[in-house]
Amino acid sequence: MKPVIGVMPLWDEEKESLWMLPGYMNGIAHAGGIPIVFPLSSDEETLERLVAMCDGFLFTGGQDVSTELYNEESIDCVESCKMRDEMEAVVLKKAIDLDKPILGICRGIQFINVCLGGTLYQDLNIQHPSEVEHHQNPPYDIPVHEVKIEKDSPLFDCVGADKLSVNSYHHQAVKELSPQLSVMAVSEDGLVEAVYRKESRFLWALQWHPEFSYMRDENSAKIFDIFVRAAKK
Ligand SMILES: [Mn+2]
Repeated sequence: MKPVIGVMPLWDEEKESLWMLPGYMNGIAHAGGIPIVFPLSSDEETLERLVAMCDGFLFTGGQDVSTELYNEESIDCVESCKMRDEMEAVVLKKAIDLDKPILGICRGIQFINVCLGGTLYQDLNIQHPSEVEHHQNPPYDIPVHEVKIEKDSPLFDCVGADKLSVNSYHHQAVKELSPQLSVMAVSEDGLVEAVYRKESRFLWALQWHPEFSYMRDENSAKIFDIFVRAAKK
């Protein structure tokens, strides 16, 4: 049976609208899963039912994580979304408790790191300047930097390489890593770009965007494949 993957909704502040990038949905469907977009709700009972119904969870990109969640004052350019932070904290906790597979992308890696006790660079230009392009212009399916993959990590087993060329579209990144997470990939300028949680059956999170590149890049497709396969068990 195809696994059902709960996808965290995107929120457009200006239009006060829920929305979704097709790449997240299609990447899951391409890998053999059934994606459904969650409502933006912080109602415990609603979220409990939804988490029980789904076989896996995709934590999508989007707004910055509120700096209060890692006890920092926010600098000017940080734009957060309280509704998503509240909802995703509940979903993440319940999904981890039930040991259901989780994939985080972009904001997803940042949010998961913060929820599990880590911190973030609030803005890379200010707090971690480097020559590496982390905020590319479109098209977003073109790789712009490399990441080095840890040889003893499941990402290495998944792609069978110790380097990957990835796209990059983020202005924040993991600063202090959560003690519950282990590094799977690091950029040339030393940023954590992929992590996993050893205690979980499957909890991976990436700073790059396989949802833009899974059609042209087999390694991006492999990440959706391994996640959906884990959700099938
Ligand atoms: Mn990057």
